[in-house]
Amino acid sequence: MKNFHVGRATHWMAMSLMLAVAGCGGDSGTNSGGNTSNTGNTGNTGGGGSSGPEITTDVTVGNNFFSPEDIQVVPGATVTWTWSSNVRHNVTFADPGINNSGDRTGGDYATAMPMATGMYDYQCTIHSGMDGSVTVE
Ligand SMILES: [Cu+2]
Repeated sequence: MKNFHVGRATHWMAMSLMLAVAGCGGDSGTNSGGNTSNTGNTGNTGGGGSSGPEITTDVTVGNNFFSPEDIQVVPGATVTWTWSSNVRHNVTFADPGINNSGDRTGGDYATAMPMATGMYDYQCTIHSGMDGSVTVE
């Protein structure tokens, strides 16, 4: 009788341990997977952020593109566009209150942004699709 009781108790403990280990293992696996996925999402968010306006006052005028295309500056800041090649381009703002560069084939052009916050679109009127924006904030 004594041996029988001990055997039962040992069996129960073994069962409990196995269940506990199995349970812990399952939880750990789920948490690890979730954390890994979240890290990946953070990376994606970073990529999306880089497509927003870049905080700078310097823009390169390339062949049929402005780089960075969208920038953000403080009110009244002077923005400088620098031609990277001898191809003719211009910086023409939709807002008549901002001076335009006129056609240029090199050098750089600087002009002050308005004091009023907002997004100011501009383009090169020679090349369709060659456009950019300055966000004053
Ligand atoms: Cu152009």
